[in-house]
Amino acid sequence: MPDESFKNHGHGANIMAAADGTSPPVLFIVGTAGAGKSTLVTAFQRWARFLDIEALTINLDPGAERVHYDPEFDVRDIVSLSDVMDEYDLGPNGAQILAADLVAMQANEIQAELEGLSGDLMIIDTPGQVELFAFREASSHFVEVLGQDRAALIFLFDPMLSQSASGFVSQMLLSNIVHFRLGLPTANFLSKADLLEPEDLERVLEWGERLESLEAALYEEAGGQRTEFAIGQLRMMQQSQIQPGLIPLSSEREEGLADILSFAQNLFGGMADSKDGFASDIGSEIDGWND
Ligand SMILES: Nc1nc2c(ncn2[C@@H]2O[C@H](COP(=O)(O)OP(=O)(O)O)[C@@H](O)[C@H]2O)c(=O)[nH]1
Ligand SMILES: [Mg+2]
Repeated sequence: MPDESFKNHGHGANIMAAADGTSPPVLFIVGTAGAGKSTLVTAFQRWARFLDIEALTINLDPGAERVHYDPEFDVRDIVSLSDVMDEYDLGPNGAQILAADLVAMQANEIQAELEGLSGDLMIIDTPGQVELFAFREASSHFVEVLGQDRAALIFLFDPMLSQSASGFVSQMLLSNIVHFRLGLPTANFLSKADLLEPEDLERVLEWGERLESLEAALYEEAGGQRTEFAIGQLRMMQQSQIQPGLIPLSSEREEGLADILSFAQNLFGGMADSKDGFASDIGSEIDGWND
């Protein structure tokens, strides 16, 4: 359950609603297959409802089997993976790729359908595999049309992959590639943090904060040329300040959801509410992480 102190402030609904009536800011949830994207969308929408914040959701994954949130738009209504397989005589992988393109080609129609929806924030679930979203030619157009200059990325790190230094660095690089490719502000979250033992969680978070500790772990694990390469890349990221650290998240325990909200508020406004205590509530939830 969400922290009781979040409830009943009565001003939640106005947090990010644009004064000029434009559509709400958009967060695209991205990450490798199984990273927890769809579960996060479900958890965020449910959590936001308790706070009186209206989080609109969209499913862009034509291959989703089930959707547990309540989407304003579901791409499966316009593109069905099994129809694409039949019609174009494709296997599941080819069909996923074609379906992603077919969806992106309809970006303008989708945007027209969403026009006029009011809400505080729009959360977009993306296809299982990150490359289907980030690396198809049509996707930049898609992001432009749906995001309309008020969009950001939430990149989910897989907790199991993050346990090794090389797996961690690989995801850091992937996050930066997606950030570079789509050109949107990006926040990195460590998904399913509840699955990690406290000491493992602490170690992974430390890697996100202190490059030196990650370097040491990398040398220990891989050594040699591979490590030199990775460290070169990481230093470069640090210099250009694209490595924003890693925030723990658990959809299961509803932890870290407030950090997603404050990331959006910092980018798109709404922090004016802090004077009446909303932001300090969020702060206390963040502080409470290590309890
Ligand atoms: N323990 C735990 N499991 C989670 C969490 N989030 C997602 N999962 C599980 O991870 C699996 C993949 O999640 P899903 O949301 O479908 O991943 P997606 O492919 O990125 O959309 C599912 O079995 C989820 O139940 C979490 O916060 N904690
Ligand atoms: Mg999914």
